Amino acid sequence: MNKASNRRNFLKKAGFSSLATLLGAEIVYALPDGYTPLVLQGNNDPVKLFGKHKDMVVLNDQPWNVEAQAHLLDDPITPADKMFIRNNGIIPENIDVDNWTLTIRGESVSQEKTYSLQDLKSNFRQHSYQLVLECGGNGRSEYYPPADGNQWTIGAVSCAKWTGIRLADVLADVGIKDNAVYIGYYGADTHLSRDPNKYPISRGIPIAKAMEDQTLLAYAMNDEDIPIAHGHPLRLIASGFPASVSGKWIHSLAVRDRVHDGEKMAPPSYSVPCEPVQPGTNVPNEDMCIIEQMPVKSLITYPRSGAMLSASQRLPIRGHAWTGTTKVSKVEYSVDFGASWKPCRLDAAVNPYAWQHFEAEVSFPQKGYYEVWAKATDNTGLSQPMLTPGWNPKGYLNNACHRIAVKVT
Ligand SMILES: Nc1nc2c(c(=O)[nH]1)N[C@H]1C(S)=C(S)[C@@H](COP(=O)(O)O)O[C@H]1N2
Ligand SMILES: [Mo]
Repeated sequence: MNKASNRRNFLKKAGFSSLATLLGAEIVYALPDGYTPLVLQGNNDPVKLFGKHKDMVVLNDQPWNVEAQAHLLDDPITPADKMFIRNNGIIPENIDVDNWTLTIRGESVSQEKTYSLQDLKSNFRQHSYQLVLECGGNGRSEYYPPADGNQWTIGAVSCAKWTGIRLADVLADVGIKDNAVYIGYYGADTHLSRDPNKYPISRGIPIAKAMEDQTLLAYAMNDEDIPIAHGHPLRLIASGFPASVSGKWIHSLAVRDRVHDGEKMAPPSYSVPCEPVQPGTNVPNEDMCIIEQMPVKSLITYPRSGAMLSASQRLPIRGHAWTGTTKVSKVEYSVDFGASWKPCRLDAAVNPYAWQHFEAEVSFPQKGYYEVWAKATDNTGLSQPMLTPGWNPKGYLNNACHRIAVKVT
């Protein structure tokens, strides 16, 4: 390997791949391991910046994209320090909570209306739900041919307790017209180009989703102010859809008489081929459909992959299962690569779109190397595939089974 590619590797490993591009690829000296470019010193640590757990994995720091590892997601309710961050732009600074407003406008409102945060909190009934947020690109790293974008493994998912008011209640107060079909959000984050006229992302949800009880304008997470990285002081939460519809730092909503046309709303963003395609196919945008409900999925959060135990021991496993459609009806595990499956105990969801906890006591037929696989099935009968399903150009919707390695000695 020559020095230049050594250098690129170093930058890549350190998570500064964008810096390599910035500085140009033709760098003929190599920095010793452990050095940090001055411009990034102290600014690239999610532990310090956002209070994240030290084992969280940085995929990109411009913009910030940070994922959890499976074992970090063991809590029934995800604490803030173990919650993945997915940003498309620059986190807003100097948020003025006292003067924060939400404006509801668009073709399909009877009249534009602006609320202060205090109006929202005091004039509408408060609700709390545990709600899964999963990035549409979670699992992208498994696709081949690879898809551009953050190479999420399994950790772009969370289930926190969100508190706020129902979007439906606010829309009823504003008054919306019969021709309303979609809600679009606008947040206070800055486009990476720093062009103030551009939004990094402005997505939304169909009216039916907006009207669901669990679709919130949230101002608290896990009984505290929402952390800055996750949308303080006001966030749309529409669980069950790709988390990209759950807009952070919301200052405006548009009630639209058509599918919202904000940034990253139209295909190929957050869209998959309407018809299944052969891996590697170049799919025209008009043949792509916007993702709505997320598929059934599960995660083994205990033990960590790589556990060792003796042949006399049984292995307790546990984790969570979730779906964007209805509910998870069963979770099973296999220690023989899917040849046979045994049931796990499965809790009911505390509310729609909360993840459901499962556990089992696994015994192994003899000494050796095993993989414990978990497979969830929703109540329409759909299960998780064992292989990465449905290749698509942007690498969305990988709900393949999760597995951990175990050695019985
Ligand atoms: N304003 C704004 N909202 C946003 C985003 C963003 O970049 N800006 N990213 C979206 C995407 S793609 C995801 S997956 C979730 C991530 O939420 P989290 O960072 O709180 O985990 O926020 C969504 N809401
Ligand atoms: Mo996302």
